[in-house]
Amino acid sequence: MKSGLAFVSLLFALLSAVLSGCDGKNVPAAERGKTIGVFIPGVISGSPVYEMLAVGVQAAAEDRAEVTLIEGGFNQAEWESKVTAMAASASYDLIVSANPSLPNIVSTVSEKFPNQHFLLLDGELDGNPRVYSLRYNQREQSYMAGYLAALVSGTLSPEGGRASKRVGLVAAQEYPVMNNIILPGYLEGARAIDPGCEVDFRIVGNWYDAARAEEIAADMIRGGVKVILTISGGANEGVVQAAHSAGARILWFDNNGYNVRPGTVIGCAVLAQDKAAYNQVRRWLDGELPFGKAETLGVAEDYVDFIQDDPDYILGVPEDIRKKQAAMIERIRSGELVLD
Ligand code: RBF
Repeated sequence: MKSGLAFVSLLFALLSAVLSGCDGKNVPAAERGKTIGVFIPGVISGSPVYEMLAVGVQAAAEDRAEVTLIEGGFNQAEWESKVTAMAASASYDLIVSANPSLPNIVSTVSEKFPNQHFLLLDGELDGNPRVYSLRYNQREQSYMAGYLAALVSGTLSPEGGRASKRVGLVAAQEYPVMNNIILPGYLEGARAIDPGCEVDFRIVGNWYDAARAEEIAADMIRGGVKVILTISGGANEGVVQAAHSAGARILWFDNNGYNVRPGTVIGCAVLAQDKAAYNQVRRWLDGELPFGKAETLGVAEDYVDFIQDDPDYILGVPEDIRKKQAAMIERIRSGELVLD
């Protein structure tokens, strides 16, 4: 009798699983079968922005949509044809990507495939009825990094010599957001502490060559730079290694990187791309993503932040500096300090 009942309940469970789409969860039929293609402009491994993108989309899709991740690789000349192929396949109800160079590519692809919907993060494309885009206030993000860089450089060069007036930025490549927002924001933050501050700005040339990045960073440190902001994807590793070897400090960008090298990474200016991907994919699944719109979100909206509660920050940065940094962040959050 017992086993008969168990069988009946098993059959019932199987049947309801089949009826509800084999996952046993109560998801309306109208939401079944949705497909999302994620185009990674590069590779996921080593790039915080892409790791967050993949995690956020997958978490949001859960059992409501099928997600395919496609890595575009480091040859940027191939990205447009790869996105075109994704749209041409008509396999994805939504194509998601994140990169400041995607708006141009998507504008072109969208002309050829006007029914394809896109969700773009970390980029701006306004007014295309099939595209929603969201970018982060990276002037705030880089300002917070520059502010701490100047504060910490001062303590590492107590004599107040030339070294304390130069902070480092190692970027993988030059691009408009880097040159027009991130670099000036970093300099602006540093100059808020010391108006005489300069940025030693160097380019790796790609997003993966850690050996080259290490040489560049080591040269920078030999020249007297004590604190380096690294925005180089997989090549970040080399910058961190150079700083670790020479007793310099690293500012990390985009996600929490304190544990990359505790004691060397002393600050993380982050953006919540995982949360953005999650929330916007959820909006789409719920039929509420406002295509045609472009949004910019920053500190006040909790999409840009500086991680202050990590034990490695508390251990690595003296309290008086942390207090100054906290006060500056509060001024941004409250709207007293406006960095549009
Ligand atoms: N960031 C990465 O972390 N990894 C990459 O591979 C990468 N590739 C990029 C390629 C292009 C053409 C551009 C414009 C940006 C790229 N970024 C990459 C930078 C990323 O979009 C963002 O600006 C930085 O991560 C700072 O938030």
